[in-house]
Amino acid sequence: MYVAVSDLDGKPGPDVVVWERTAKNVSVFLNRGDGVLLGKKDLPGGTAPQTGIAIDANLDGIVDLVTGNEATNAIYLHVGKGDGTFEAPKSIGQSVYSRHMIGRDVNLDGIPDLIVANYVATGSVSILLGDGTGNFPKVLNYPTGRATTGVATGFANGDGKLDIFACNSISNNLSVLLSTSE
Ligand SMILES: [Ca+2]
Ligand SMILES: [Ca+2]
Ligand SMILES: [Ca+2]
Repeated sequence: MYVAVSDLDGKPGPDVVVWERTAKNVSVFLNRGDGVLLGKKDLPGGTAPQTGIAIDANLDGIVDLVTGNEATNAIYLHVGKGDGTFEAPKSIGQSVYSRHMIGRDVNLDGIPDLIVANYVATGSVSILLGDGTGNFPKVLNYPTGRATTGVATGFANGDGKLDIFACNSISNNLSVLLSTSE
């Protein structure tokens, strides 16, 4: 299960998205404007929607939803329409047992990319490079520690390039992936 907050309908008040792995839904709650969240609308999320983010994946100025499935390894995109509703999900790429996902521009081309923690015994982080149309065709996989559960970014070594941190639940350690982006 995971949660994100973003404005999905262009109306006052941040809206909320919950990825419900067991219920297989991506649930959207729109803010009435005074902090009250209106009744949830469920979007199909795949077999095990464990994690997700609210970003503008196709660069049309409207927030979209990206979902990582743990069981099928599929990454789904719900294209946002701007009024709090979304198009039917489509498969836009694959990770390996997605446990946690964040969106950052890893290769500095102005297009958001996905960074995914893979909860597998060997442990890894997948980077899916966005092409600006909502697809993430190029996947880079990096070994980390065992059973990676979380990812974050920050400046680890002072070279001004965004590095990736990953925490690993079975090996009980932290991995750092130092950026070599030019
Ligand atoms: Ca709103
Ligand atoms: Ca969009
Ligand atoms: Ca990018």
